[in-house]
Amino acid sequence: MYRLYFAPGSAAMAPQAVLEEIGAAYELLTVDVAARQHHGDAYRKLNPNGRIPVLLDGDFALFETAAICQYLAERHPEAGLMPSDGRQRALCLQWLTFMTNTPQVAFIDWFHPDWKFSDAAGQAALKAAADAELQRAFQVLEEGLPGGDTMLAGGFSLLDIYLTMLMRWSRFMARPMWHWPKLRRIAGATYPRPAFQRMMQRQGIAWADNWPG
Ligand SMILES: N[C@@H](CCC(=O)N[C@@H](CS)C(=O)NCC(=O)O)C(=O)O
Repeated sequence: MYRLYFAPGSAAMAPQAVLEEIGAAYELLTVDVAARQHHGDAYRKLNPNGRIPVLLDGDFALFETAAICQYLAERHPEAGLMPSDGRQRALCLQWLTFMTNTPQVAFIDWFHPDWKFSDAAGQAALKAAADAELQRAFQVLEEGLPGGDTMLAGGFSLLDIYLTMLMRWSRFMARPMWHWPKLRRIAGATYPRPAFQRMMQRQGIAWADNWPG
């Protein structure tokens, strides 16, 4: 049985939705963020970055959300969450890498400018820069995607889950991610999926009050 360290609404959303799509048995392990459990020695042995999530597969511990999603998809090819070869696989890795190293990183600065700057002016400047970087990244996705309900022309994949997680995080922005029509269509097709719904239910989170539908 898999075990996934999570906090509600965190980057654990994507791996958990992948687990739900696969239909794998898994246990959720709540990280007590208020108590800074993820910065304690025991958790840092699993993820020296002190970040959520971590996946446990027996005695094997894996951190980094994108790597966890890929690991699970490849361990369960029958779920069809990742193309197995050729250019579709290459494109899947391109977009997975892009989402984790560009918008996901900018989201951290957007939500937590206080981690880098103690003064209000520094925080405001970082948040504005992160907002601009997020909008640039959304535009790159919008222009690079083929259109349709999924990020890959070949159909549903772990990418759609990842993008939909990012979209939920964007709900507090002045211009949330759903202002980009192709991205909105993908998330609109992904968040109602039973697996995504079960993930949200088990995390105790809702979709987005301001989602335009
Ligand atoms: N690159 C990491 C980033 C993970 C990350 O930043 N997770 C956030 C939650 S979404 C976290 O652990 N934050 C620590 C905190 O809130 O103290 C990944 O994709 O796993």
